[in-house]
Amino acid sequence: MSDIIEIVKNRDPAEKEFHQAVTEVMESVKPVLDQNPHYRQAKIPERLVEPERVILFRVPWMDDQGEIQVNRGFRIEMNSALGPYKGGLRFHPSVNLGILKFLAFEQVFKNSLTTLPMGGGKGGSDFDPKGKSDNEVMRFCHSFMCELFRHIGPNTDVPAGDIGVGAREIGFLFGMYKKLRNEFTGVLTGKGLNWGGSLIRPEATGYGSVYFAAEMLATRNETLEGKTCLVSGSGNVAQFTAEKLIELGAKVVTLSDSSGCIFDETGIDKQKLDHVKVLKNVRRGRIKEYADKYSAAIYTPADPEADHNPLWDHKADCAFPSATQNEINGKDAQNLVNNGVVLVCEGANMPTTPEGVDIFLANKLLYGPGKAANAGGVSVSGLEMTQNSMRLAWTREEVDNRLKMIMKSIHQTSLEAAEQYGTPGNYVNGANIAGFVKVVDAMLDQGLV
Ligand code: NDP
Ligand code: 2IT
Repeated sequence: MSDIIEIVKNRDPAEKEFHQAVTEVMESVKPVLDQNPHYRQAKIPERLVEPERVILFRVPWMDDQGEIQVNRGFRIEMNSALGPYKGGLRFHPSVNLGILKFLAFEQVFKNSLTTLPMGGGKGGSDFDPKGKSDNEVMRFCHSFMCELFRHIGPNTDVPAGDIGVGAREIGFLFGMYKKLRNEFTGVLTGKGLNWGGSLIRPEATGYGSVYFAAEMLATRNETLEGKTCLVSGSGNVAQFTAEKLIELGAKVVTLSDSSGCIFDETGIDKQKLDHVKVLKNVRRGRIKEYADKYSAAIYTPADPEADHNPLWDHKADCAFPSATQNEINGKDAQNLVNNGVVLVCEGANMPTTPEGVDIFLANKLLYGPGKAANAGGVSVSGLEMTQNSMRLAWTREEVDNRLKMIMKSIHQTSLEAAEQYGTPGNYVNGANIAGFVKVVDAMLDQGLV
């Protein structure tokens, strides 16, 4: 596979996260390519790594002081073999083409695994919503949609949330789309519950990740009850991961944000988590305030120079990285293993470096990679699209049951593919192979387009 990885590196040398994602997938699918020479003849690897379309645009907006600000907007339309492009929007100062291409590439295989008819895409901006007023966020979102609207649509490309894009941003984006197109359609998912959103969509990524973890544990006749769990992040995915873990009788002892992490040995219970939700979603404060309120908690500020993250250095059974890419390096992975962790379930996209992944696999951990473990979010987005098309809304129970079934099926499919290609129990290979085969067979059916 070194040929395709070299092509990608030479063509776009700066896109290191994209190289990382491509390398992992291509290494996993090598046995599939070896057994199916027609994939290589059809230049499937070369076609997969090149987005079908990349849109890059200027986003001018005015801040509360009357100053003009200019950000960069992106949408990567990566692959539409299985359905309309589908994937989130990320608003974060770190956003660049390489990060969005890695996310869009992962999304293609993730969406394939869900069994729903969705292609893969991703987008966003280097805009930083932190510290901005609601009015500034609205003006930014409106300006962003003034360009994006001509490229998306319910049968073309359906964006959703990701880091920095939640219910508030989806509302502003939808409002401008509707005004420009004069159409009320399911063009975005994660909409408000009273105007076309699906029940369980806010919870879906976190709940789905915990359902996936429960499936992995069940292969060893174990459950989450009584397990001590490390969760990173304190946004959408982290909050609902913690919520489901608490509900299932696990003990959650950590949370974090980009400023630092908290460790609460007494456990973050439902009441404390409700406090975190208000702190993060309403007041948009910092996780440090948790330790100010609950004296049992210890706060450790983030240290960008440190060679490891203290959040991953506690005695525990399970870890749920739910913040961002490459948040677990080789040293962190070794700390987790040394501290007795037997399961790592990725709510975030690509949160573990390749060195970390090798350590998890070498130590035979139950390791659920993001494209399988966090697919619950986009799955319920797919269910939101279905409900919008039918112009009806399912109950909470109906959506949650479908989510559980989808996570169970992703787990089973990944396990079977891993077994079939000679690496039993390796969910990385299993998820990559199962996601890949479905997409590339659809590409071949549709000819050279
Ligand atoms: P949110 O914006 O709601 O929360 C992100 C959390 O991660 C915040 O606590 C944030 O801290 C922290 N964080 C973000 N960037 C960094 C960074 N560079 N270093 C340290 N901490 C950071 O986003 P989500 O919860 O939606 O997303 C979290 C992860 O889950 C991402 O990897 C995303 O791609 C993935 N994901 C999300 C899905 C969804 O449905 N929302 C679906 C599947 C995957 P701070 O507040 O300080 O920025
Ligand atoms: O990474 C992801 O899967 C998401 N951010 C959710 C995408 C979606 O379309 O719901």
